[in-house]
Amino acid sequence: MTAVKRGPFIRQIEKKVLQPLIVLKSYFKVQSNELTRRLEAIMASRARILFLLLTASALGACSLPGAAAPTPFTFPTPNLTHTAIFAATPTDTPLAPTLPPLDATSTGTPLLATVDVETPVATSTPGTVDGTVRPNGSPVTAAYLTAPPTIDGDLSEWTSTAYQAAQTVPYAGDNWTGASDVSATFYIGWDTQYLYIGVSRTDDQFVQVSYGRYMYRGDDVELQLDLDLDGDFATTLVSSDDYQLGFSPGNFGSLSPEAYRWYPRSLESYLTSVTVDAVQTADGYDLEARIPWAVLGITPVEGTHYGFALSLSDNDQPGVSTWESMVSNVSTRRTADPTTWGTLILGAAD
Ligand SMILES: [Ca+2]
Ligand SMILES: [Ca+2]
Ligand SMILES: [Ca+2]
Ligand SMILES: [Ca+2]
Repeated sequence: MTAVKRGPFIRQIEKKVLQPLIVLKSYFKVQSNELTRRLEAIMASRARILFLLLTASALGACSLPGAAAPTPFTFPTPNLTHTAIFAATPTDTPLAPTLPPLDATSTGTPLLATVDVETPVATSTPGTVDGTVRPNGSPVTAAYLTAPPTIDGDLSEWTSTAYQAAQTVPYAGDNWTGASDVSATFYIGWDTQYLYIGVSRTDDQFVQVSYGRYMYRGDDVELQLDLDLDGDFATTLVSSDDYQLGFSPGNFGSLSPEAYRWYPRSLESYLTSVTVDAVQTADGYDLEARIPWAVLGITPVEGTHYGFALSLSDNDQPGVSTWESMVSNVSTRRTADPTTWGTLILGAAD
């Protein structure tokens, strides 16, 4: 039988556990040495295992040269949906928004919009007062308002020129059946702090189940502004001075009125600094919005010309998030081509 070499640790075990057992055995006058050997063998074996376990544990707690630090397991951060937790690619990269409005009909279920924080825009005065006008439609003049409108959806205080948004735009006319389907009379005004719009919408079927970047899949209002009309007059693709804002009346229930900025893409966000309110009418809704110039990064100067289009998406399928048609104040209007937009002039202050 191979002798077991005992260290101090095992001797301690023997002293504390084995010897009392042997004494106990003697006490009960057990004559067989066989039991003693078995007890010794068991205790020696258990002591070796215990010793090995303790040694492995101590080594594991040390930082060994060249040993990689253990990677802690992190549970997924709870998200809005279980699907998100178990997604194959758990990135938080926002979906690329479908350019609203589309140049073709899109259908789909309501989607959650990203909740980006509104980013402040450094103000400047990129517009020039040189009379540049787009050859699309008639220029619209924003009246200088000495008395700001109350943003409550009641348009009765608007006495400035009324404009029409009732022309279908490229690729958006197939579903349009006329002015009663969707069209609007709108007002626009400004002061040193805000740009204001008042929109009286006619629509044969009010639908809005979407919000945020997907509000265009419902009956929204959209404003496009090219704030540096002369700087890139012939450029046929939107750039950092071209803005697209959306205004939704909500659904006069669980969805509140809100504003969203799709362009510039780097500034896409909800616009919590914009005030929006709307009231439902017998044939549509009336909506007012107050837009701080800071949302556009503009210090306004009277007489400045901007690129401009005011448009309305239409959806007539109750309970469905889809885009069916669009009308605008400019028939040539395309989403991402500022050369197809019209012109806005900041009217003279009194
Ligand atoms: Ca009002
Ligand atoms: Ca309609
Ligand atoms: Ca531009
Ligand atoms: Ca509608």
